[in-house]
Amino acid sequence: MKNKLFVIVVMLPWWTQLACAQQRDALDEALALVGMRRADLGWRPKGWWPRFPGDIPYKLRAFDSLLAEPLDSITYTRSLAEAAKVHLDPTAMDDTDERGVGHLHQAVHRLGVNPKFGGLRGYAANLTAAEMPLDEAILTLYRAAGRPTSFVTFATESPYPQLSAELAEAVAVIPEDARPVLGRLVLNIIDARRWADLAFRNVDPAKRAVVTRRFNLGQEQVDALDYCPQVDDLARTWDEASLWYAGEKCVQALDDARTALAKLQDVPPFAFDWETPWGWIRVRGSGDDEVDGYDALLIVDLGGDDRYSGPVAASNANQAVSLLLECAGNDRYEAAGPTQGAGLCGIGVLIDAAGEDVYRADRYAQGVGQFGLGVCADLGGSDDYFVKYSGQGCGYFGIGLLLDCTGRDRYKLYADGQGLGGVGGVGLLADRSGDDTYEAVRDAKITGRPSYHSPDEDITVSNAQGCAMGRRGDGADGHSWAGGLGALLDSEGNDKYTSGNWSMGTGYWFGTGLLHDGAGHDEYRGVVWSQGSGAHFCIGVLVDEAGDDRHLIEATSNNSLAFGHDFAVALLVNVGGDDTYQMQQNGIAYSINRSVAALIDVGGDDSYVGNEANRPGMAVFDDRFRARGGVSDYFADTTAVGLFLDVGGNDRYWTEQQNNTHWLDEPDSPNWTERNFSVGVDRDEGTVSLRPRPEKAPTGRP
Ligand SMILES: [Ca+2]
Ligand SMILES: [Ca+2]
Ligand SMILES: [Ca+2]
Ligand SMILES: [Ca+2]
Repeated sequence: MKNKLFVIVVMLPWWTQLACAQQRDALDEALALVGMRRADLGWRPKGWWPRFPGDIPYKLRAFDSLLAEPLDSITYTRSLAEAAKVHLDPTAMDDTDERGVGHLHQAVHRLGVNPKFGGLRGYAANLTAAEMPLDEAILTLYRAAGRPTSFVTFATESPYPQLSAELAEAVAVIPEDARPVLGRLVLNIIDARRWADLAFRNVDPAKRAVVTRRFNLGQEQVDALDYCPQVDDLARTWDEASLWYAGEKCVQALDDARTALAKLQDVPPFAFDWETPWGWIRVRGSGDDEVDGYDALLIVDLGGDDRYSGPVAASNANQAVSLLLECAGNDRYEAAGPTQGAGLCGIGVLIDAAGEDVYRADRYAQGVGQFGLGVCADLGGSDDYFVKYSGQGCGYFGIGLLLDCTGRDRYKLYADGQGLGGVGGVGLLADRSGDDTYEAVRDAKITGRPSYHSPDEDITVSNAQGCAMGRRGDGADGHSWAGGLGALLDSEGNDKYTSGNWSMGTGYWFGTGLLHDGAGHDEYRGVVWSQGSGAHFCIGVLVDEAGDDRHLIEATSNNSLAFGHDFAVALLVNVGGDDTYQMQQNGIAYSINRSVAALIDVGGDDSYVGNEANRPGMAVFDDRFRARGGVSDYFADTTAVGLFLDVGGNDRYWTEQQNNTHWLDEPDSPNWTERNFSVGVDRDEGTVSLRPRPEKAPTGRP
């Protein structure tokens, strides 16, 4: 080994390579038109600024640096997308590295745990258990729970219960080859459960019980409607490291069981049910089974088309760990919720390895975390998901992941999900392949969530599809909680995205909302606050890497397509293809109240269709930008830009703007002196680096 030479080949995207070969790239040149450099983008808020919102707890680690270097949010988006592409590759899901870490574990780590908490780095789940007969493993669980396995009184063993003998008889229905695999899984769950319990060792159980039954955080956050003090108390007393460690153990343990059980042949129909001190263990065979998830620690099904009801793979204050492994078949999951990968004050993990599956729930389902880890991982088949509220990748102080590897999938939601990073949480939906449909139901008469941004049209507050929402408490009770990371990552296929308001790479209140689409001809349909937008100290990014795409903002549309309001980073990047951008009112690189709003389209013949509201690339002036010594110093101290950049192609505009020209503010505009810049550039050729400061890279030459 030591004599080998290692050659490291760094693969850069084509536009980066081209950028290296030239001195100036199109973005540098566009910024230079108004005397800006990349380093002028973004903000590092000063603590002395009067009335700038400070003391915002629960910001995720990435937030401040992304706000300071907005272009890094594109790199961050791409790095998450790459992790999803690599670790949800359906051809690699059975592989593990030398430490036994599988791709599903890596996906959960890279997409969920790591953005939330940096103490773990995904090296290993450290599962040390060997295979053991299932009945012995369950007896070990009794001992771990502090319960006896034999019962002696008056120096005599009681004639009942005969735990050991009864268990030995009960497990006999399970195929012999499956039992040691399941025994190992139980031992690993014992290990994980210990860490999950440690996570809450300092938490008042009564407060944990309150938080685990609080199902309105999606509705409550945003404008701060119904303060739950137990949330603050829990956030200050739990031990996150222990919980995420437990969560990674659960994912790897369940995935190990999946690959081991996949080797079984000729599995008969059967049913095994045993109530342990930590809840039911239910194992089913190849029959078409009906299973209820009530108080279930572990459900394993080895085949057949099955139906699940109740809280499957759903944890709560009394059930720290709840896992479901579905090995094969076309299955139907239906429950009110929490269910189907719901981690509330604990860990809920569902793995469905194959089949065309249907998921139905009212709330808190299909990958949702609230002070916990909720994972719904569907590894095969075309699936149909529907949840009304809070699911399909939704996190409140927790991590909620919906991970789907293959098929033409349908995702439907009323509100709060499909990649919602709620208060202090990570919510992420990653779909690896296939032509998919994402719908956040627009009609507020159906969803019961009318948006005050569309008062006349019954448009829903969707909070979906790569959206981040904080709790803006400055107008209410002062408990201002930062939004988290909400992301929707779709690697391949021709996809359709539909929503009401607040969607598709949109942030709010110290949150980061990201949508990344890696390939295909895609259609994005939103209304207000959609597709690279944000309001009030946040980050919203949409990156589409390829294909002929349609970015359509419908109804009385506004505040979308790279629209930033009040220290928002609002970026829409579309690479390649002949694209259409359409909206009615303000948008298409539009900055108000000190924002960095940029729409960058590289390549292709594009159409920009709007009304007379604004030209593409515009920053609106406000008198507060020049008012110092008062409440708006933070406006006066900062720099903002509305930047439109289209490189290549023959492009059409709705205004007087022309292909291969550029446009800026009028010479007498007050914007110039207050560093509030409007930039519009259409150029026929060039390359674009989307890194913060490539021009400052050391050359390595003296
Ligand atoms: Ca079955
Ligand atoms: Ca299935
Ligand atoms: Ca699927
Ligand atoms: Ca696509």
